[in-house]
Amino acid sequence: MIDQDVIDRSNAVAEAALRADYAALGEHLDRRGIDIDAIKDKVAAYGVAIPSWGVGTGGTRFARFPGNGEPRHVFDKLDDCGVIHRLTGATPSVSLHIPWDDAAPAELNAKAEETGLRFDAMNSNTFQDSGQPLSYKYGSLSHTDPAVRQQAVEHNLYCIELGRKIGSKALTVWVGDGSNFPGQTNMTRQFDRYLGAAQDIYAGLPEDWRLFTEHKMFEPAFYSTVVQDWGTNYLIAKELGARAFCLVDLGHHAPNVNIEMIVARLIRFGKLGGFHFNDSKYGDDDLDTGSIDPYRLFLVFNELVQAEGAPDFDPAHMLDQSHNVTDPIESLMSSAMEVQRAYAQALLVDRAALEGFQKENDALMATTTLKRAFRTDVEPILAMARLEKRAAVDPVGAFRASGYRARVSEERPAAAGGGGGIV
Ligand SMILES: [Mn+2]
Repeated sequence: MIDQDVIDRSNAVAEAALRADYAALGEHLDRRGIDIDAIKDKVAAYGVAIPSWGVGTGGTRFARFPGNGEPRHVFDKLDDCGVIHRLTGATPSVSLHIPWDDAAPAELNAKAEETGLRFDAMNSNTFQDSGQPLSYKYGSLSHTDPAVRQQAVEHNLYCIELGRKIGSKALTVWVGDGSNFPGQTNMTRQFDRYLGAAQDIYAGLPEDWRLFTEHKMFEPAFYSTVVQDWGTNYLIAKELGARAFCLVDLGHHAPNVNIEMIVARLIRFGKLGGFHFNDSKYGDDDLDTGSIDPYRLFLVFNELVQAEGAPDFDPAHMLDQSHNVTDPIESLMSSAMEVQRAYAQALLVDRAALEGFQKENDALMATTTLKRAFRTDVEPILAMARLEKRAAVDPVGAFRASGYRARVSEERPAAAGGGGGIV
């Protein structure tokens, strides 16, 4: 996949400067009472899951412009995910989407071992038709026809069954159900139907599994969506039971919504299941994590670090973004590092000082305390964590030097263009 020599050569060029930068930052943090090695160890232990669908080029409702050497199937996807982890040391797991990634469990396990990966949450797809007997055109778990709901429930149970065989411990359910016109659906009955079907899935959840439901404000339904916001999502998790949690996709909110506050609320009531990280400017843009508003990402991590160590607090972290104009491997590597960066910055917050300023109602100093952590350039910490794992100090540079994309482009035939492709 990626020759270790390529990584080592690229690291050799960067190592001296990195050690000098790390020492200088270590001195600076020491004056703030922070042990840089302790932060580095936490960052090194941190991992974010890659969505299998992220390694293909995305698209919009208008068009899709395929890249070179796109993965043909789940095994190519796992190769690409293995490259991302090899170079960043930050993405030890992959989240599969079924039926897109359906394959024999033994073959999936063998490929995971070969690529040094494990499997994160399973994702069920009942938002498109893929050869199943009944159509999801008018919904899945909330469909008016009980036979369609049953088919969707059974698909989710199949995802759990496959997941059990490949070491997954969670199922993420996102449905496109809703309506496109006022009056098209009875919103109360539709939600009841959803809850009934979700209960059937929950009943099939193994004891050591978690069920994540993911809300989204709109699209593909453009008038109303069954699971449209964190309030509805919380009601679902509460109705279902102790192993049901809410998943927060950063792109699935109305513009200007205070996402870090939603995170705080879900933490307070023990219902934060995990994240789909991405960034957005206008809607569910699926842009690269941290590319538009890195401060918001930091504020989310500020809440997470504050909650660290609370009983049963173990949210799942995954990227979920669409790459239309970049090489997906490069975008996913950059995004994984942005997530790590936000985590590292949040670890630098002087929490005792912050609490003091909050008690005194010193708004200016409280916000300055957060800013001080956010403004710290933690790049040497991230890069040192990579160097010590023999991952790449400069993952994108090493990836380009490796020739991986050109190599797989020879094996993988050019994909067709066409429309759609966004997930
Ligand atoms: Mn998502």
